[in-house]
Amino acid sequence: MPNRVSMVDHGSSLAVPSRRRLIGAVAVGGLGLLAKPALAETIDFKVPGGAPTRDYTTTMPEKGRMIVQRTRPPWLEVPFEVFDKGVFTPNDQNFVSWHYAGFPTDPDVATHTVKVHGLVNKELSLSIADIMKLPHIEYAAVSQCAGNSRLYMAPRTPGAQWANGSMSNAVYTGVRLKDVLDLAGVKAGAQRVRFGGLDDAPLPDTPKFMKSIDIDHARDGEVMIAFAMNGKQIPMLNGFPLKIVVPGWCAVYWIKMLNDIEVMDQPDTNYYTTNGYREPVTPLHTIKPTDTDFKLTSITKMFPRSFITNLKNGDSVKVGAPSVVRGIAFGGDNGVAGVDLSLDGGKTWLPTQLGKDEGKYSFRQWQTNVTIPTRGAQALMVRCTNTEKLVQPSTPVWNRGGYMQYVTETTHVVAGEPSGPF
Ligand SMILES: Nc1nc2c(c(=O)[nH]1)N[C@H]1C(S)=C(S)[C@@H](COP(=O)(O)O)O[C@H]1N2
Ligand SMILES: [Mo]
Repeated sequence: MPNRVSMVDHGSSLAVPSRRRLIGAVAVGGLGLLAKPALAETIDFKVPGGAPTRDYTTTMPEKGRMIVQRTRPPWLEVPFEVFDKGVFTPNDQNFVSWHYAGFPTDPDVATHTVKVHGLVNKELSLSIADIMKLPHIEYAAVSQCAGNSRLYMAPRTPGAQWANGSMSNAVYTGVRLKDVLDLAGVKAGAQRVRFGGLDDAPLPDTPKFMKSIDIDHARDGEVMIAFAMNGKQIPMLNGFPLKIVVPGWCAVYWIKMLNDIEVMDQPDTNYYTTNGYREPVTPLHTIKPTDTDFKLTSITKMFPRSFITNLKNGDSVKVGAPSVVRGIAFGGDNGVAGVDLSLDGGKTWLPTQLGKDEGKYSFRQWQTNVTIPTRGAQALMVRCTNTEKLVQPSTPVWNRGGYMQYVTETTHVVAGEPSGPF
């Protein structure tokens, strides 16, 4: 099925983003909320080499219950059970990641502008209202930090120690970046389009966080300037009021609090392109920790992944009676063709039933019934194949940045007596 990029007319139901919604959350404690979360409970991810026990918080502005790794700038992870409840991640539980703490907690929508400059016929300074006058498009897309699952890299690598919850799925509504570029008129010779947001680097010598994509990619009609997430304005921590969505590519490109679009006549030599977010050009972008002789390239598209969401490590399942096993999958930069489950350590694979297709960039649910014949420890493995026939590998990805893990996941459960009245 083609990606469901559609024209939408929300009529009056989708208003111009307003700052009012933020007042309740931010006025209560302002930055104080960002600095000191309530430590409601803890979670132990049980990884070798120093298990991080993390706290949950319920006091981040506009956020529900999240796993907090860092408060300022925030790194908030989705509690994994959220992914079992539905294919879309609620806005108040969409993960959060920022490089620098210097972003406004209450951007002013009345005065917010997006500057379009560089190799264009006409420099623009667009208000939110100007942008919203363009035709609207809408599609579901997974945003995933390039470092999702870095916590499980063996050996561990530096960077945010995300478990599997620095990913989320939402329906985004916005305008085509192409239409905005056409308003400005891109001149011949354009190479890259670079995005910047309202956040500033903390020191004069610290590079500003920016990312860029090729001009053809920027004009593909899919890359979006989003003003809504799941039909509501984007939460402040997720980039209110405007966010670039590059569907199929890892979230590092999805610049939040967008206020700057630069059409470049040359390659991007910004720190975050030339030094940061790079992966080895090797099979599975994997090296051995001792390897030194390999090229690096910028991480870009995502790869297929799948997870069991209704069972976690250590759970018990029935023996000799059917159990439901279900979860989510995504294809990376294209759709989910199939999700298979193995009960024998990957020797044989059983197809599962796919849930509703919400578009090729979305999470897709899958489910199956399995009967575990023997008592004791069992390893359930789940593997996604995308529509370009790329399959999750059986060996883990490893590179120094801890980027783009997509190994076939294993959930260790224990099979015992059927529960209930028999
Ligand atoms: N302006 C801005 N945009 C940004 C970032 C940032 O630090 N500043 N971080 C990027 C990275 S690395 C990630 S993983 C995503 C996180 O988006 P989220 O917080 O909405 O989940 O935002 C991306 N966009
Ligand atoms: Mo990220």
